[in-house]
Amino acid sequence: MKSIILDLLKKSSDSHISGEELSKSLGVTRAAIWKYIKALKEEGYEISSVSNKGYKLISSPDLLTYEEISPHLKTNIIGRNIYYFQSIDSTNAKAKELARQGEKEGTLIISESQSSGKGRLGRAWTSPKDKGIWMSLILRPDVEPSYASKITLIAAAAVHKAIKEYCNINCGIKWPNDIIINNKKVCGILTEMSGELTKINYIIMGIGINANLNLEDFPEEIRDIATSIKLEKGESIIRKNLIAKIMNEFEPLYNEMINYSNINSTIEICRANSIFIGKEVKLINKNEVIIAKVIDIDDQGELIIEKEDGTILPIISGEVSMRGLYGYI
Ligand code: BTX
Repeated sequence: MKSIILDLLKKSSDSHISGEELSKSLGVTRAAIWKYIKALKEEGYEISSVSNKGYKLISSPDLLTYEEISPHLKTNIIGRNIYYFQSIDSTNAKAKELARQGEKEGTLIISESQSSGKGRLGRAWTSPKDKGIWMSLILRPDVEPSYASKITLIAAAAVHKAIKEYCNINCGIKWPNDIIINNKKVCGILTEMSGELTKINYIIMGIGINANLNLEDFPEEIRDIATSIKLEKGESIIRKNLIAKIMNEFEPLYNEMINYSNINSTIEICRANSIFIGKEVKLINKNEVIIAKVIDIDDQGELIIEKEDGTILPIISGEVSMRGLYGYI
């Protein structure tokens, strides 16, 4: 009922709707309408109430609910079902639980905070309340399991494009799963898969974006390596708009993989915005440390490196670091 009232208020944002009109069309008492309006105000909606005129929506808060995000979505499936939590252990863990129960493709799990946000290899992801974008998408692509690693690149390309265009800020892609601004991490992506040898059951694509965090929101030990959009831009962004933009950018790139078995558009974005291409990097691969120059990202999304002895190798996954980035000197 509350979301129907909100929808009606949004539709008539130029004029007041009377309590009587609302109560008649929804078949509830005026006192009930007043209670729902009060609840909406408590959630942060600014609603003017003028006697003899009724209610009018003045402004909406930056809530990450379906009601707030969906008006900005242009997708068919991605982000068309949203679970929104105030706090949770990890949106990836919740997404896995829901996927195991059969939740559909495109479902997005968002939380205002995470108590055990996860990075790769069991690392922790700092996720303070109300300021970031901590979300996970359930995907069920009908492709071979080897495609799972490409999903990380598709997400990186979508987030990069969204931050650049919506926030009007320059950023780079640190292959395969980070977005960087001024040599600091603003976003990390964690892709997890459940599948068999030849079939994917589901993929969970977790995205953490430091949207409106201030310096003191980061633990001291990561202040030199992490940044937020707000810190770089000098002003807060509207998170719901950025989430919708990411979904809108992700769906066509994802469909290209599903329908045409290639990720050409993703690779184009990753190549053009890679912070690695042409640079010397340090690679940790199965306990081996390699110093090499990055030459390219190939059509499969692999990082092509040239070792000091001239050998050229494709890298599918691994930890890559670069001089001057995150304190690696
Ligand atoms: P990663 O392993 O590449 O990066 C983790 C490392 O990044 C940490 O060890 C720490 O040094 C640093 N770090 C921790 N928190 C932050 C932060 N907020 N900003 C910048 N640097 C940080 C990257 O893993 C993948 C992270 C995915 C996070 C999302 S949030 C929604 C979803 N749910 C969940 O539990 N994880 C994903």
